[in-house]
Amino acid sequence: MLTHSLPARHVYEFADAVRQGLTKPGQKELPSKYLYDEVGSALFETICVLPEYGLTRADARLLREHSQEIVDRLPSPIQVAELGSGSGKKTRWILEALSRRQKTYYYPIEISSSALAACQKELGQIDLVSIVGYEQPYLEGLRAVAERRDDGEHLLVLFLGSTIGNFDREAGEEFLREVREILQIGDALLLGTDLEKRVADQLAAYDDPAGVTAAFNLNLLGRINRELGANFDLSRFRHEARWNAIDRRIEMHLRSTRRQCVEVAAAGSRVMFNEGETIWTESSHKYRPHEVVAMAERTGFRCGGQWIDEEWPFAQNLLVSE
Ligand code: AVI
Repeated sequence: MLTHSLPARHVYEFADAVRQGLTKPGQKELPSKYLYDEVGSALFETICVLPEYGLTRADARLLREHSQEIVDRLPSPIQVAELGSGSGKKTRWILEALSRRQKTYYYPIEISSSALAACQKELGQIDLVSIVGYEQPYLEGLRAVAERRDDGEHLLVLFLGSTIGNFDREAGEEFLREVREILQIGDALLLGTDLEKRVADQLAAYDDPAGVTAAFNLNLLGRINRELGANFDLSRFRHEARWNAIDRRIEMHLRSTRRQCVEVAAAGSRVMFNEGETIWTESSHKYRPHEVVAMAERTGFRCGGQWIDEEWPFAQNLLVSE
């Protein structure tokens, strides 16, 4: 696979984010994108197969059952870009359906080179599909992909797995607007969104009894120890998942079980924690079907189809650029 990469990301960006997040007055927080180092990504892959976390299976089921119908609604010729491809497993159905009618380029856009490599391994053997990976942030990568297309060639952008739910609602909408600006009329965005469901089911999905999600959350502190020379004692923090009914999102927190002081060498910070104080590490917004349609219309798309899983409320939304 050909890969277009950017220079390695700098430690100081991470240190800066940690310093800002942990010294913020009021609620301490850390950006959820830092959950995904090698250990965090492996733990996330495990979360995806947990019985309590139905999201990934619903996403995959919808693609397996409806890829042909989705592809039949798209213009030709069309190439495929994916934002945050992960291992690429779910994308197989779309690529196979498309390759039945045309030669297809697939551009996975990922900041993780190991995920790009896994994606190549998973999808590299599909007939008539060529893979060109972009090791870049989503929008930069998408701009680069859009620039290389030929006249008259359309683009299908995949943003699966309800990753949009990890943005604040407003930021998610702004992100769709930015994607739309890069696209041309008739191009499409296939957007996966986890839907609201019973609160007990939502909570169990983010606080599984085997403790995988707890390990995923706590690993963020482990990563700060490893990469920024901090001295977090992970046994003094506890994973917590909360349902925020006003903002309709699951929030992950790490609760300090005692009063303690932590040093983060590379950030030049000493951080005090009160007993019971939390660090907010992730939000996972849940949607209503009509809300996604309205969001599409506000950001320059129309909804060209919506498929909802019957077992685990989750929607694939085909947004068409207008
Ligand atoms: C990647 N993202 C959509 C997952 C989610 O459900 O918000 C990340 C995750 N966090 C805890 N479990 C899974």
